[in-house]
Amino acid sequence: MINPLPRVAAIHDLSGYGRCSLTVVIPILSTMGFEVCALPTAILSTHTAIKGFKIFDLTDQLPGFIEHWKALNLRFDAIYSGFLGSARQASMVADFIRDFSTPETLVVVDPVMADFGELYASMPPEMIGEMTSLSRLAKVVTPNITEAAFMLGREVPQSLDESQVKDWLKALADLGPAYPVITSLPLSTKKDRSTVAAYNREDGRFWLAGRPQVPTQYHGTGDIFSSVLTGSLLQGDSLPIALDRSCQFVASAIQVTFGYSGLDHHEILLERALNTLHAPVTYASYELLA
Ligand code: PXL
Repeated sequence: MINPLPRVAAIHDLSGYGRCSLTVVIPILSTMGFEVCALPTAILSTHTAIKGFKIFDLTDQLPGFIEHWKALNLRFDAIYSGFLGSARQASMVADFIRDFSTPETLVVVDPVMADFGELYASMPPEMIGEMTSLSRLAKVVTPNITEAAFMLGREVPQSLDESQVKDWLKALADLGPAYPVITSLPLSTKKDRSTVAAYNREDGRFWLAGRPQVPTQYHGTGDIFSSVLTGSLLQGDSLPIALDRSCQFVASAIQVTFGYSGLDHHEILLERALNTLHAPVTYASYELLA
């Protein structure tokens, strides 16, 4: 039978306030026409960048939830993981991928752990090794530059030239993923742009995409980027078009928010941008990295 609604298993935390993880994954993938089955890794009052956050780790509950899904014989077109509640969850998610995926399943691991050179507040150092092992099972990985450096055991760079970017992407592909993507790239030739780069190991091509920098930072933009990328690849877009749509959507969400005064940087006004996910790609700005 044709699947009337492709289905995504979304393995992320639920943060009540401060747009990130499931509160962006679900609206984005639903708007793009997918059924999202959420497997929450933790429940938080807010994301971990807001002082005083409370976290309820669901590590001990995950096996029971997964067993129930197995008993129901659920099938997924994509498995997409992000923030984990503990380092122990990485092997549970790896088992989930082994048990629920087929060669056709799109497996996306966003190794959410760190940004700006530092681990997030709730992250134990052993998360780096565990998340790196989990990433080996993915087709697509979407670390930011800090996470990529931690995964590869390299210094977090201030600046990279194009040949260094290719070397970083190849090193990530050597871990396992056929489509490594690096976000928040400090590319020396594009200092005024917010840039992402990707490698398609299957055809040996490297891609760059991006948009002009907006002079602000919002939380959760990495989750927004990876969610649109997952949806776009699942809709059948090529890797560079999927990169471009994701950059375009992040830029629109930032721009609709940035125009207001008096908002805090934890809340991106996602609903004001969601309808643009239906817009066709009219102007793609991706470049081949030769
Ligand atoms: O956006 C990544 C993210 C996801 N979930 C939680 C976070 C963060 C980043 O800070 O704290 C709970």
